[in-house]
Amino acid sequence: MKFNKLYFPPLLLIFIFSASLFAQTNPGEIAFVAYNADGTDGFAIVTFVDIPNGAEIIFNENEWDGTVFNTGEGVITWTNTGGIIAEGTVIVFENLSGGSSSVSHGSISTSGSFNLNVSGEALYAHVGSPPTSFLAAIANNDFTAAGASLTGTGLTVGSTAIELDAVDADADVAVYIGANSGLSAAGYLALIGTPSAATWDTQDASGDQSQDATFPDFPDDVPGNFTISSAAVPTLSEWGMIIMALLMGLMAMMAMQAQTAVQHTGNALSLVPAMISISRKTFLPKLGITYAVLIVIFLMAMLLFGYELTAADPWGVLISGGIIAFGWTLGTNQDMS
Ligand SMILES: [Ca+2]
Ligand SMILES: [Ca+2]
Ligand SMILES: [Ca+2]
Ligand SMILES: [Ca+2]
Repeated sequence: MKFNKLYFPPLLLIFIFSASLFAQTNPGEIAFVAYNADGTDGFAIVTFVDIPNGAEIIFNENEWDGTVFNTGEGVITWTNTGGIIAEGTVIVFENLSGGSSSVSHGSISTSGSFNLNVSGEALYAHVGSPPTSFLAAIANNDFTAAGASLTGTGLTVGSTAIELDAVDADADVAVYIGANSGLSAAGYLALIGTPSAATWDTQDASGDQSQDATFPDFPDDVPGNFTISSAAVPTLSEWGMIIMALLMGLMAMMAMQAQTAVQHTGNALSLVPAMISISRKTFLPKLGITYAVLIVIFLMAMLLFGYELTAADPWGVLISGGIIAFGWTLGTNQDMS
């Protein structure tokens, strides 16, 4: 039975890819980077993941009490109606209380009366109604002042939840002014979630400061798209794990063949001539097929799931493809059986 030996490494690769591609929806996958309760109201978010077409996020200004949302305020349902929205993209929601709401990507529908308050307001982003998962939250004071709670949301002040009272209790207009390049998602979440004079700028007075030509204005001063440092370490360690698993599979296969050689000839060294007899004629076609299969897997991952190639991927494919093809050739070598 050669099947297990031959197809285990490619199946392992497919499994690892599938596991990373079907990531769950989790806190911190988006973050609020602008809040405007003046004028016609709006806010902006940055996404730290690629958002697939059809994805839906709910923005809720009702108060979460730890179990349910109360009622009386507005709920916006946002749907990505275009292609994949790349990680780092800032999405701006405008005119939310003005009767002609709009959004820079996708489409929105509003239920209830959406009107962000200039004091004691909290805004939640969640998936599902009732929520199955919370993604982010912002309070223009703190959540207690908003009569709201983070209990049961999985959100944490200082990363996935923002309390603007650290710079301005009851801010009317607020924008994130910290770095938007050079950091990982976790690095940005820590900056965004910890408002200070270096990370958030606000205005707070009677009347409308959202378009008064004094920083910050909304949407004029919403930060641009973020550049998220590639998660080079996890990707590299992933490839390291894949290659290590393949090498271990190869060693196991060689040990099994050595055992077979001992059974047949009484001498494990008889394996050596058999291995030497692996010819280019049998190896190269298998190498070509292996690379073709790996490239198809990557193309499918990119086209179907929006996977983005990393710098480590070509090297990972090159090395693991060689190991797989060698193992395949070894496993089907006629001299071995
Ligand atoms: Ca308002
Ligand atoms: Ca509210
Ligand atoms: Ca104001
Ligand atoms: Ca302003």
